[in-house]
Amino acid sequence: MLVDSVTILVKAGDGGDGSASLLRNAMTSKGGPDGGNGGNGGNVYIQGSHNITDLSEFRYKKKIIAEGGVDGRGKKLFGKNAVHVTTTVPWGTKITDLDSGAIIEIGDTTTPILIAQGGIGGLGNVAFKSAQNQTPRYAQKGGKGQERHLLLDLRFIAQVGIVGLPNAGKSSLLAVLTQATPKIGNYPFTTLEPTVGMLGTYAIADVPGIIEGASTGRGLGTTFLKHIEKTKVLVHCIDITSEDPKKAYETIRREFETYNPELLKKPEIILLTKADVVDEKGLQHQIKLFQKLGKTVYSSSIHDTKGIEALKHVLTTMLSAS
Ligand SMILES: Nc1nc2c(ncn2[C@@H]2O[C@H](COP(=O)(O)OP(=O)(O)OP(=O)(O)O)[C@@H](O)[C@H]2O)c(=O)[nH]1
Ligand SMILES: [Mg+2]
Repeated sequence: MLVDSVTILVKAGDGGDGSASLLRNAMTSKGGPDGGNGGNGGNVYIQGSHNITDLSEFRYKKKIIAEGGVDGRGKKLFGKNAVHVTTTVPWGTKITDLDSGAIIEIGDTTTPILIAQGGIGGLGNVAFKSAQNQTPRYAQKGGKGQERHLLLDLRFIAQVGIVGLPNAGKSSLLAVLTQATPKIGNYPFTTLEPTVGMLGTYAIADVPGIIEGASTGRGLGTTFLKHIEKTKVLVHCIDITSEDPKKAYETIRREFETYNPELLKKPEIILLTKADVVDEKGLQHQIKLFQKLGKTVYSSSIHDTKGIEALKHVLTTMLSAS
């Protein structure tokens, strides 16, 4: 299941308490202070990644908690600082602090962003020793780690959306463009959830088949149209062996128009799939029909490696320009 919005709790570690120990051994009955400082609590960082494509892991991981610093002890022993925790989220995730309303956009994949600061370790009584007070009997408590309630929103499930009628060859295309291994079947609605694969740094989503009436809830309904809204470029797959490829194209475009006309403005690649099944004459005939609509149209076969490489090039060029 694709998860595109979750709330989580983030809690940095508390600082360890300082120690108020006084030295006691066989040599001294009235020893001076020897309490060490507490360690610092762990920070929580969030970092963007291109390798995660949705927020599903946060369905179970609702809390991200860093450990506290260790308390200081006698014999001037300092408590250990806790290790920091870094959580990765998909690139483009929008984080909203539910208490303050502050917004953080994860638009970078190399710099961890500090989300919750760990508490500072408390000072032990050694630190309070002075000329006036040789034997301080107090120590500081560790500071509290910051706690935040956050809403994570996936901004882009992908830069590219592969759309089309059921059985058009969308998942097969994703499998040859990327390393993804979606389920492929010679029947409609093989794909029930979007699958995302990576072409270089670009995420490509194979969206379940859209049918006439999808915009008003037929088939798998509007759930996936929502995801298409977030993509930059569409690859519209049309099965060249279908009875009327132009009609197939127009059916999907009508659903876009009903759902959100903005979808019609997205840069698109019209792709006649399964080109290996028809002869050259049949292919050219269909290409001309689309060209009459004033559209640029490409054809593909999953068995034509060269053609797929050329398509990758067209896609990456479009993406770098958009
Ligand atoms: N000959 C040939 N067959 C193809 C090609 N691309 C896909 N197919 C076949 O078409 C059928 C449907 O492919 P899928 O990739 O599952 O189609 P889909 O659009 O993802 O289908 P849904 O998920 O049901 O919407 C499968 O039997 C594929 O093997 C192609 O380029 N050439
Ligand atoms: Mg599919």
